[in-house]
Amino acid sequence: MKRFIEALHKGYGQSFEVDRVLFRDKTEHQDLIIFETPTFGRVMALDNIVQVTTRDEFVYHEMMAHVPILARACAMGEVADVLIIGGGDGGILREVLRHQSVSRVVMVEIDRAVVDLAQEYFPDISAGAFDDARTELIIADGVKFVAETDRRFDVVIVDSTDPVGPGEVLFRESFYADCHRVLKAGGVLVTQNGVPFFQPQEVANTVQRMGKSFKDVGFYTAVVPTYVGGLMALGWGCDDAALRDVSLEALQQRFKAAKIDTRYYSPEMHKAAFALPPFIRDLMR
Ligand code: AG3
Repeated sequence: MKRFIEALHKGYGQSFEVDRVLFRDKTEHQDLIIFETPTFGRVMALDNIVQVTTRDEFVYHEMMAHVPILARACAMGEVADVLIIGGGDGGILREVLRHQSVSRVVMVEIDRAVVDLAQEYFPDISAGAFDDARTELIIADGVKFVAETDRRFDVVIVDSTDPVGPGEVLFRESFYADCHRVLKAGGVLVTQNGVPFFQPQEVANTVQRMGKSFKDVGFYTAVVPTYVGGLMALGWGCDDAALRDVSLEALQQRFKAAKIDTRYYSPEMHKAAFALPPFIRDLMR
């Protein structure tokens, strides 16, 4: 294979020059490919949609982990219990574990092959996170887990694929309601909601569906080069609107105390990420 062409958006897409295909097979749940590129390093795609690259993974993983954890910490004190749904590559797990206050992270990933292959081919993404004593990895259906567990969490992070194929169930009203159920009072749910420029319906749907169980629903953004199309929308559900608007000073203080090195996240980026352009705001109505 000389080039990999992503199959996600209609009539437009990115392609990568491929140096070498390292792995390609069907897992129990999806088609998985790992290849080496000159521009983005190693790339993993599921069902021909790019999930992670060694070069730009830090953007998404830092923003999905630090924004909810630090917001909650500012408003209600330290974050101890975190639930990750999906996220088999371990990137979010790695960032969550950087917080000393976190005493337990439950990660529920449906596809064991993603976890195994990511550890083999992308060891720096999880960077030992699966061996951390605070990590509890459960290979199971996240939808079922949130419907049944009696554990409660400060933060729930849904690191899913797009709402096509196996990931679709993670965008339903009933799933958001169960996420709400497993959160402690004032807990935060964050989700990946695609690139509004190409996937506008996802923003509209999420506001509707999350709004059924959360008092405050919104989005923040990050620019991830290989999630092409400009700003990516990260969904936010919480019952306390104050968490979406913590002060820069409070964030700076918390972030400094956490002593975490980042390359995209900063308290300033955190604040700025909640500013939405009118074309996204309009989709929320
Ligand atoms: N999960 C999010 C992939 C989203 C891709 N979607 C898109 N380009 N619209 C990635 C897993 C990283 N841990």
